[in-house]
This record gives sequence, C-alpha cells and structure tokens, in this order.
Amino acid sequence: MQSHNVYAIGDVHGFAKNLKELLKLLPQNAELVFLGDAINRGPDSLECLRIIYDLGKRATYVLGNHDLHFLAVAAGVRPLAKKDTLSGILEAKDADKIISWLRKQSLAVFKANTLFIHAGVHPSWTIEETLQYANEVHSAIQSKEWKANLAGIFGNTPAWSESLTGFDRLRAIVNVLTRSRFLYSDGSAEIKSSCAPYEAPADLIPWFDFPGRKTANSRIVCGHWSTCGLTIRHNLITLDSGCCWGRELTAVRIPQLRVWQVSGKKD
Ligand SMILES: [Mn+2]
Repeated sequence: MQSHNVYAIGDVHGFAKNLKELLKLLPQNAELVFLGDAINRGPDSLECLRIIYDLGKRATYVLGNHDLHFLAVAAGVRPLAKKDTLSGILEAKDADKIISWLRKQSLAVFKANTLFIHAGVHPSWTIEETLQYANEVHSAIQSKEWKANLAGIFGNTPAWSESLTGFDRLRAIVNVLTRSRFLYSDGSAEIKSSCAPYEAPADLIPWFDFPGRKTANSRIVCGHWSTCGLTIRHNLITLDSGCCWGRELTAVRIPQLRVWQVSGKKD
C-alpha cells in the first residue's frame, strides 16, 4: 500500500525568499503542513501568507503565538510591539481576506497519523483531548465575538486544569499549544526560558520528555523552539531550525522521512 506523505514546514517568520527556495525543492503537488509563525521578525510577512494562501487546499496551517498576536493586533485589541514586522499585512489591500483566512486555521491538526501543533501538548492530554481543546480556541476565533475573544487569550496564567472555564481555559490551552517549552517536575509550565534543552537548568524538563506524557506513543511534529532546532526522534520531530536567526528553514516528509533545508535569513 502506498503511504500518504505530507511535508511539514517549520517557522518561516517572514522570510519569503527562503520559503520560495524551499518550496522549489519539494514535489509540486506535495501536501504541506505549515507549523505556524510564518510571520513576524522577518521582512516579508505579507508575502509569506500570500504564498501559503495561494497554495489553496495543498496547504494546512497551524496557528502559532505570532499568528495569534497578529490577529489580536488586527482586531484592535493588542498593540503592535516595537520589534513586530506586521504592519505590511495590516496595510495590504487584501488584509481582510488574509485575516479571515488566518482566523479559519486550527491550533492542532491530525493527518498522516501525526499530530501537528505549533509548540507542544500538555502531558495529561490525549490526542483526542488535544484536538478538542484546540477546537475550543478555534471556535472562539471563528465566532462573531472574535475580537473580544482574542483580547482574553493573552497572559501567562492560569496553568492548565480540566476544570477551567471561560477565558482562563482558552488562555491555558493557547499557552500549551503555542508557547510550550519547559515544564517543572510538577507539570507546571516554566515560561521564561527559551534556551536549548541541553542548556537548561536541571529542574526544567522539555514538554516532550515529561514522564508519563499521554501522547508519547503518537507521532508529533511541532515548531516554535528555535534553539531546540531540528530534532528527529521516534514519534517526535521539532522543526524550527532558526531560519529567522540565520540558520535553516526546514521541511520534513512524513511518514517516509526525508529532510530538505535551505539556509535562513539573508535580508
Ligand atoms: Mn512560536
């Protein structure tokens, strides 16, 4: 039986030239999954989103923290930060079309027997729960109240608990799916460190190494953690290889593993 391959692409962060170079290397009918944060930091956020939008049904996009920040800025509920390079999208003629397309994207996707997320999953979540929780946020962003909902999903607390409701719940889900890196041994998130796993203090555990993680037997592909870089393990691929820091932009074929890279940044 022929395997159904999909091609996952890590955090592009506004580097359209590098994205175009990478896409040229892949089969022209390839089914693509972007792991979020295609925008911000780099010079061509608008072009990156247009390229992905124009791929139509060939491309699936999973929302990252920079995407949610951008949507909140577009909704007028969050200010642009000094380092943001997002104003080009906001000023574009097709801004409304791009914003409404971005609002339709999910925070977790399951295909090719693989879970795709931007950052991480909570150790207590199953695949089904992860998809269900992601869908709760998706519905809030799709709703008529999307602007007010986006205003409520930013902040470092509370930690995830199944009993949470309202914005506390959405915020906890967003933080797990789009910002996860390290956990303490009690399972609570450490939110300050963005160093590589091997550089971290001994009391910090990468989310994917947390003992008893319920998704440990499922294949997960994520981005977000640029200092972690390209990691390929049984059932885990981390794909943000630091394009925006002058390292690489990476695509991985799944499940028949193969890796493509182009060098990052340049302008
Ligand atoms: Mn990110």
